[in-house]
Amino acid sequence: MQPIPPSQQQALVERLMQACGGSYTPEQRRKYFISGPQWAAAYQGQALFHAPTREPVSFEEVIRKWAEIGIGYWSTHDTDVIPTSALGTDQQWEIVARIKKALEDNGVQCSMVTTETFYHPVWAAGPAAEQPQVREYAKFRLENTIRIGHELGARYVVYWPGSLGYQVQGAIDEPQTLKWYAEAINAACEADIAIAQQKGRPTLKHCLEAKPFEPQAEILLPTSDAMLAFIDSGLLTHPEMVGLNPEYLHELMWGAAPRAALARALLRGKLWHFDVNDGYRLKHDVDIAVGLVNPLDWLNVLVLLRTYGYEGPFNLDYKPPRTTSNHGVFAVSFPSAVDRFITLWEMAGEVSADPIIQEATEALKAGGTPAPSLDADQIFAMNRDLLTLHELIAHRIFQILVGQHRGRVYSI
Ligand code: GLO
Ligand code: MG
Ligand code: MG
Repeated sequence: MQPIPPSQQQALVERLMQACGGSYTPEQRRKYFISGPQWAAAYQGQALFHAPTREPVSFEEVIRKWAEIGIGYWSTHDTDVIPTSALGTDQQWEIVARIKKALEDNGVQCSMVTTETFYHPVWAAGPAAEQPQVREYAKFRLENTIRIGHELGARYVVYWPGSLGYQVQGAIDEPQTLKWYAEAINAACEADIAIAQQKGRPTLKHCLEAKPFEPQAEILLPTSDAMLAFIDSGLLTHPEMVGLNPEYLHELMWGAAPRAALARALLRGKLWHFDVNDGYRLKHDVDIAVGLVNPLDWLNVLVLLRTYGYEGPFNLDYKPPRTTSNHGVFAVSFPSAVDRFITLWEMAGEVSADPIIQEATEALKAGGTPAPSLDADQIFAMNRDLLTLHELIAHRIFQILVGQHRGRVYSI
């Protein structure tokens, strides 16, 4: 093949995207509660060992692109859109008014707001540092985000505590730090109750997000289970207002089964918001787009969420890779992530409705003929061949994943 001049590369990408077999329409995509974070679209590819590979992108552009693609909801950190120095000032409200207009003009809704408590140097010792004024500032930031959220019509607020942990041993009083962190969440809930009342709106759903490592070496609330324990610790004045925003990869990172972590949150009635992405076990937070690493696991996760009636947002908290251009972020990365998600979601419905899986599941639950007595060997013998159905179900799910149930046949 001849070298491709830069002026022809975007057209090539677009043509090959078409050749992939088209896509869902924006109208179809909008039927799902999918939210696109400002920070994901605007991520420039930078990291500790990485210079940026993309140009900055404004919120106006992201919101316009969400509308074009068919992503119905937008989410943001406070400082994705407002400079830290402008937080709480008139300039903030001017920016918020511009955001509102961009959302209205494009028919996109703000689903979630979140506070950046990890990037600025003020958070070097975390959002619940020993210094009283850092904690006072953290409360101001959380309360301010609630105000912005109500103004933009959001229903969710998310807290990823970021640097709540330590690098060096022994410098932090863990119980005290957790108490201080709870004070900030309590202040946010109190502020929410007051603002919601003033505005005649329901209070927001406050969702805690855990991550096992990064950006500290040791994290005080590293998993969704740790967050559940924190909610039930007695430290929160409004535990009923606080739930979870698990992130798929954050659970995988520590070696967990994301599906099991989600199941525990579901049982506790706290699965309120979900960050959707992909990656690898026991590696750093690579934030790959949904379905590119673990499509089979994702399919099973979505079967669980469909079965148990999860109704919250699916927030595309991934990072388009550094190799994707600014054009590629909106021409390939987000539309393809949305379409893989929808495909997996619909396939999850096919798994639940599949007659083979249904019959196998019912047979497993019916069990074998009861043994004459509660004798372990006899009970095992009565069920022996039924248990093969576990592997048969797994095979059937694989077939659904690769489309064999719809006509892909064994042929070479
Ligand atoms: C980082 C987190 C981050 C949070 C965001 C929302 O690893 O996933 O993106 O989701 O700050 O609070
Ligand atoms: Mg996240
Ligand atoms: Mg992440």
